[in-house]
Amino acid sequence: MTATEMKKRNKVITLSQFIAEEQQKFPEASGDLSKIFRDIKFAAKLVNRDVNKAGLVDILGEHGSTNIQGESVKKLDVIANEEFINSLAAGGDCCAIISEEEDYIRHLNKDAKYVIAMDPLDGSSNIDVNAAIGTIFSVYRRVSEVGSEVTEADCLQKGVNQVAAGYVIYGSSTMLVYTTGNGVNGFTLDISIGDFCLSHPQMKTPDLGKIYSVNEGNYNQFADGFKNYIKQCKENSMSARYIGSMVADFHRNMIKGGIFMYPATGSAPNGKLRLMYECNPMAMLTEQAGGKATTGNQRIMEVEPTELHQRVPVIMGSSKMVDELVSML
Ligand code: P6P
Repeated sequence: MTATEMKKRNKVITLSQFIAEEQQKFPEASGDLSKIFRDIKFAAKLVNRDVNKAGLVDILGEHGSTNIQGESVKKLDVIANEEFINSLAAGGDCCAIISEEEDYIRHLNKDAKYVIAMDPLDGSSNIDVNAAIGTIFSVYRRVSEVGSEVTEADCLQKGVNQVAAGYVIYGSSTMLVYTTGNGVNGFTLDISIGDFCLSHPQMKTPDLGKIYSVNEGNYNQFADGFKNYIKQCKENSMSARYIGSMVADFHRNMIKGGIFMYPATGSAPNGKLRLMYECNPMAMLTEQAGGKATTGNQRIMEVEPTELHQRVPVIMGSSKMVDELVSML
C-alpha cells in the first residue's frame, strides 16, 4: 500500500515510514540518505522544543546574558546550528556541512558521502515577535572520493545536483516539507506521539495566485521591471503578504499560490538571500511542486556557485507569475 493510499485510508504515516517506503522504490539505495533524514528529523524536534521556549526569556535569560546557572545564553540560531551539526555528526552519514552560522566548511565524517547545506534557523529576527521561522536544508552527494578530505568542490555544487531539499517551519504547527526529486511531501509534527506525520502528500503550487511577497520598503531601489510588476499587482487587486521570514513566506505561497521576490537593490546588488542554503533548496522544492525559481537572468539551480555564502536575487513561486515578471525585466 503506497503512502498516499495509506493517507487516503486515514492511516497515520510517519516520516520514517514514508521514507522507508520511498527507499524501497530504489533497490540500489544504501539507506544512507534515509539516515540523513533521521538525523535532520531529530534535530528539528530539538529546535522546535527550543523555539517554543523562546518567549520564556525571564526564565532562560536573553541571549548574550548569563542565566541563573551562570551559563551564557546563546542565540537560538547558534543553538539550532549546534543541534543540527551534533545530530548529523552523531549519525555519521554526513561528510561536511556548510551553514549560515559557520564561516567555513564544517568537516564531519570523511568516510560518508553526503554534504549538507543549511540555514539552521532562518528568520530568527522574528523570534522576539513570535512570527514563524524555519530551518532550510539541501543535500548533495560529494564529488570527491569517499574517505578523502572533503573539498570546496564537494560543497559548491549547482542546485541541479541536489539529491534532496527541504525545510522545517516552526509556526502555528511545526511541519517538515521535503523532496528527493519525486515530488514534495509535507509532514506535521504530532507532539502527542513525538513524530512527523504525512499531512500534505504530493504538494503542488498553483500556477497562478493572488499573492505577491516582497519587502516594499526597498521599492525605490528596485529595477523598473520589478516596480512595474508590483504596480500591476496592485492594479489587479492582489494581496501583499510579507512576513520577513523566507520559510513562512515561501510555505504560504507554496500552498496558496503566489510569487516571492528578493530583488537586487543598491545596498544589496546580489540581493540578500543565500544561494547554497536558502535559494537552491527552495528552488528545488518550488520546481518539484510545479513552480519556477529564477534570479531574473537564469534558473537558480543553474547558477555556478563561487563562494559558500554568496547571495543571488530571487524570484520564485507560481510559474505563470514568475514568467510574467521575468517578461517585464
Ligand atoms: P528583509 C530573514 O532575515 C531573511 O534571511 C529571510 O528569511 C527573509 O526572507 C529575508 O531575510 C527578509 O529580509 O530585508 O526583507 O528584512
